[in-house]
Amino acid sequence: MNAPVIEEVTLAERAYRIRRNALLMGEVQGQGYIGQALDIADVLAVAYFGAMNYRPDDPEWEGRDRFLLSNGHYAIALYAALFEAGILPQEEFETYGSDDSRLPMSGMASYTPGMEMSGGSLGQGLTIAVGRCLGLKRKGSKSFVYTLFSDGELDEGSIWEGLMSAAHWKLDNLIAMVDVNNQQADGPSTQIMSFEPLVDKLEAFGWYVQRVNGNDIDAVKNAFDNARNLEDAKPRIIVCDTQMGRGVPFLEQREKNHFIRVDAHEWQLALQALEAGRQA
Ligand SMILES: Cc1ncc(C[n+]2csc(CCOP(=O)(O)OP(=O)(O)O)c2C)c(N)n1
Ligand SMILES: [Mg+2]
Repeated sequence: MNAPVIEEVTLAERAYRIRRNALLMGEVQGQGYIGQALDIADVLAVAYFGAMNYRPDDPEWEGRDRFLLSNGHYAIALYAALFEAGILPQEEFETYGSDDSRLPMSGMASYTPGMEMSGGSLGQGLTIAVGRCLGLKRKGSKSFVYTLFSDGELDEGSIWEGLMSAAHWKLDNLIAMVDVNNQQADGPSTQIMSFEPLVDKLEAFGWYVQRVNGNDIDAVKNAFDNARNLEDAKPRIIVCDTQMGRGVPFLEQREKNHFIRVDAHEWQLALQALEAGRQA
């Protein structure tokens, strides 16, 4: 008897499909946080297809790794990954951002399977993750808590409280990611509030820190592997340098790309440009 053929899907292909899902949802509203979804797709591909344990048909399985999206406006990016992971059914693309949809523009835990926290008010995810990590440890759980936040959130004092307390409690079940796309609502992040040298600061706070090109999928995979396998009793953080609009050249070059409107005819062009850069 022949062995069953199991489809091997590369992480690069996962990232491509996550970007495509985000564009298809974006088209429903004609606008949104598209640049961010394109910049963080490689990181989400590795998180969901190269790192985390979860059961697509049982999103609340107690043994799952948790993914806390702190930057709630990145919900479109996370939905795109949840579709690819089979946690959300594909037919819901069309409902993105509409009344009564399970896919609001900002992440809402009570609406969406796989959305572990509600977002919108920035700077909250890391401290919520600290609480989740403490709770899981008390229960003797081996699950990890992953949390993604953005470089604009480094402006928030609560992030630095989270950084300090996670190290104090030696949370080796915490893997944070910060998306350094050097962009926030009012301009380039480093001009709004300087945070460099970021690696030195995070190390001084007691974290195991890696900094990678967040659009280099092999580098991201390697960083996640290191973060999971480290034996030190420290929280882990991956600083991900990313490019807004990644994968769609005319969106990569767009200025003021925090929240973009894309003209009706441009969605097809965006999908074609993405397809042209698809890797085997
Ligand atoms: C506590 C809080 N302050 C301000 C805002 C308004 N706000 C929404 S998105 C955003 C920019 C945050 O920076 P970042 O996530 O790095 O921006 P992006 O990379 O998505 O452009 C701001 C200030 C908010 N949602 N919550
Ligand atoms: Mg940013």
